[in-house]
Amino acid sequence: WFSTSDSCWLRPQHVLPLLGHGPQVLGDGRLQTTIREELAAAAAEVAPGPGTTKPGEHALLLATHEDLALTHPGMAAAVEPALVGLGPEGYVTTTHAGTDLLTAADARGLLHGFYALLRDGLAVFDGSTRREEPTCPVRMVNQWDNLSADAPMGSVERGYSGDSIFYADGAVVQDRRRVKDYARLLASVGINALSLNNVNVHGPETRLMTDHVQDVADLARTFADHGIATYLSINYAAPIEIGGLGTADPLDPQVRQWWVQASEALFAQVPDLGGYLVKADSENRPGPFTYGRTHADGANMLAEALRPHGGTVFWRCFVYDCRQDWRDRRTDRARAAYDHFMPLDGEFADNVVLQVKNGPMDFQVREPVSPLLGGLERTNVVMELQIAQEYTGQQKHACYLAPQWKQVLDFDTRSADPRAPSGAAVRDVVAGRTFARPVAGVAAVSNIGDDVYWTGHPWAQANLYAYGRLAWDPASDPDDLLHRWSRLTYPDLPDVQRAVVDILAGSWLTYERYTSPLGVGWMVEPGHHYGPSIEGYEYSAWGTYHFADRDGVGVDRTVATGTGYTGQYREPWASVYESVDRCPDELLLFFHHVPYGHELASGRTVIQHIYDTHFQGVEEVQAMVARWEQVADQVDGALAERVSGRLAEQLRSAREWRDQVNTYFRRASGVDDARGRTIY
Ligand code: GCW
Repeated sequence: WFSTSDSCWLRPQHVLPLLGHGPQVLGDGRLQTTIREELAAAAAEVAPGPGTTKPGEHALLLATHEDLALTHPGMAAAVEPALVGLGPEGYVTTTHAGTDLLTAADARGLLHGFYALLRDGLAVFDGSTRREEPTCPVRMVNQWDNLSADAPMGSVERGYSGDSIFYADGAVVQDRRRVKDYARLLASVGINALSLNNVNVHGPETRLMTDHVQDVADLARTFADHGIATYLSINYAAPIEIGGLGTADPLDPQVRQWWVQASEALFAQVPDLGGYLVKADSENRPGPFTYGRTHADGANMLAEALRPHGGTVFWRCFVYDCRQDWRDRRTDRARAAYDHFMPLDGEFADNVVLQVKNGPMDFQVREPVSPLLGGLERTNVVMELQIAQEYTGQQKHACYLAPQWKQVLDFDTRSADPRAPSGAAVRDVVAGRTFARPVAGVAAVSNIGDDVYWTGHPWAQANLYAYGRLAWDPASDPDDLLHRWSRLTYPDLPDVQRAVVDILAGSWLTYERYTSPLGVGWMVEPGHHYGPSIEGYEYSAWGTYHFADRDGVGVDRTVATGTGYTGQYREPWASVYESVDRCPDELLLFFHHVPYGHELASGRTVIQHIYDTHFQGVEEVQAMVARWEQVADQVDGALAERVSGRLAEQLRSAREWRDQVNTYFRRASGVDDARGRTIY
């Protein structure tokens, strides 16, 4: 069923109800073939045996509307009205004359519907007709995989799950079984796009588009067989590095011609390619700034090269000065993306999509929402999340991130602005609704590797699952998704299902409690970013994040006296964040520098909040460990050992965080814990 790994939430027994109904798949397209293969593989695994369909039970038919019309014209005519206006990824379920029918205008919809039946069972066939389609047009994962383990950041940049499943020793892995299983996992939650290599494109990866093009074509075919378009991260300086030109100036005709020809050659050999993903002028990577050009110049050059092939450019907005002088208090990393991109709104070609991280910084446990989301009106936008837990425990710690993502998706970027009649919550923006954008959606840094459980911590699988489902429907409830994931992952083990839900539901907030308080972020070991280092990034070229001293803590980002970042928000947020009294507690230190005795809305002082949450966070991890011990013996030994080992490390690390943070602030502030607990 799965070649060399855990099958996560996609257990073969979930196919049993379908098999029991003698499913018939019409049509011979590649996606229909995939559905048939899934059914056959499951049948081989779980052996439903003959005659499981009881007399009188409905047959199950899966067919695009076109195929249905050929063989079952009556049924096709009856279901036709339900398909009107449904997008290419949507599907319809209905029952007609004793046949349960899954149909769609396009085979992509059929595949999504098939996996929905696996996830949710056949209860959907209750006599009614239902339409379902994704909210976000783009639902992408980004691999940060490098061609070799010798790359500057190893085999997978910020990877916490072993090595790449795609590349080893400078070449594309030839055994493609694992890649196919990954495509199945992604398709089963509704992902429809994937970028194949790290956004930091170094020498060897620059040549993916030339030296490894046949392998890229094979990988792209595997993903396309699962309804997923493949993108390449490209090196902005490729015309110099592999093209032999003296410049990568986006307005230079030779450079433009180079991209036109390179793209033509690439698409000729990789017909399943979706386009490019680009990190430019970011963290020492090349970009148009070198030539005094804008990001619109750079992105539009690539867009022009991709246009004849129907390709799209995803251009990242993670652009900031990583060589700062901390004495210059006007430079604020939080401002950078907006300062760079907002003036260019409306200048990007329609096959360019700006990819904006959820927050203005970098995937911290707590950040405000990026003001570019809802700020950009005349530009296609996708929001970038990080499923990989770079700053949230690196898949050693259990940290279910869907509640964080949900909070971002629900953030109303401006209340009741008449120019945004369709709603301006981030979930509306990423649906393309707010400003009627043709392309919109979400992208996220994947958290998988060649680990047998895919994600290091087996429970980090929940983040991949929940990402896919939230991308499909950002109105989903993270708790509901967690229940569903747990039930699918641990079928027949109800105690385990409940325990895992209990442990994970609040784990993001627990992580926040024992790490960085009140939106301040970044108190991590520089470089690898695991474990506490309160001053690790203070006064560094990458930015300064809390300015703690004996009098107070936090960054003044107000317009009145600080960096002016609050002014990038629309009302009411600009005023809310500007005001030390109205700013939400959880973001207070992101926006304001306050004395330790400052009283929060919660009624506690900042310093007492720091102490209380750090003690509480560790107690919560202790409770997680105890809850797991109640059920650990119900799962197989290897899984129990893996989870228990990770929980032990989480507890050790949480204590270290608590003690480092409490001690640092006790010494800086000179204020004792009101409850007299041990602070070293
Ligand atoms: O968070 C930072 C990471 C880098 C990463 C960068 C980015 C791929 O520490 O490893 O580079 O973000 O998003 O480009």
